[in-house]
Amino acid sequence: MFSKKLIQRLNHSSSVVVLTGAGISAESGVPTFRGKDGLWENYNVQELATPEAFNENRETFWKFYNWRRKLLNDIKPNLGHYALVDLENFLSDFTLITQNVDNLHQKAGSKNVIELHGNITHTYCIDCNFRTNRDEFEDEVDGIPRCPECNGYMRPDVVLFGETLDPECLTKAQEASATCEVFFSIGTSSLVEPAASLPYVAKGNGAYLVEINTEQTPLSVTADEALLGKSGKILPLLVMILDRFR
Ligand code: BJW
Ligand code: ZN
Repeated sequence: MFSKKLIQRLNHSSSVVVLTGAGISAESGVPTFRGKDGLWENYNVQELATPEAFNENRETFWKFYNWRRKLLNDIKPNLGHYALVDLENFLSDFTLITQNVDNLHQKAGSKNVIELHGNITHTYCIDCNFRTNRDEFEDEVDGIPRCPECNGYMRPDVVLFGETLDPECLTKAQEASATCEVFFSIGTSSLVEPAASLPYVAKGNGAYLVEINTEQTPLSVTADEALLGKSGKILPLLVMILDRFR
């Protein structure tokens, strides 16, 4: 399944970057955004993760995010998340860039994590920017949490379509991608910018590009290796082989 070249590269590389998307959490039971699972109460999940959805129907928007946040309380990281923790421990310079807001990489024990699209447990006030954890709210009457400082509307601290990413996170992610020797793109449809450009930045600077996905994506043709299958199966195998050849 893995080429000799990949194993050799990983054994001799000083810097590795991994970019993850919703697919890595799918085996934990977290729904992905696109495809047949990307639906919630007849809403298209892609359409709910927008500033328009927040502005036009705050109650539904919060209901959707509360549902996802509560779902995560009972959800555990899977073998794919844990294999990335092992990979981080093998390598001297390892950066995990995630588009996921589910906190599962940190729950598994990953340390150097860049959260490109925020974190679903964090919230901020749209008026005064006050920040806090969602769990710190009492259950609100109209389903929309209010700011304890100014009574403005709170919203989840996640990056919605058309919003800019935290510049510090994005710069770190771009720098790590531009200087790594091996880049993995795992469980992402490779459609959403600017995350989707990171593998190309890496490859353009000479990195060996590996994709792990259950399906082909627009990135597959550019990848040096496109491994078709579940990340929860492929990643533990990769770690086992690396361990044997160390
Ligand atoms: C498995 C598996 C298993 C399943 N194992 N694999 C340039 C060109 C065109 C448009 C733009 C552009 N630059 C910016 C844009 C606009 C927009 C964009 O990219 N649009 C495109 C869709 C056309 N980007 C933005 O708006 C971004 N902002 C920005 O760039 O600001 C500046 C700017 C704005 C406007 C114009 C120009 C510049 C912000 C993007 C924010 C994305 N936010 C969301 C919601 C986050 C909060 C939340 O979670 O609710 O992020 S949308 C959603 O998509 C979420 C995800 O992180 C993101 C990516 O999805 P992901 O992770 O890839 O999931 P899926 O479901 O798509 O794929 C899962 C994959 O897993 C599939 O491939 C499966 O096969 C696979 N899989 N099981 C392995 N077991
Ligand atoms: Zn406020």
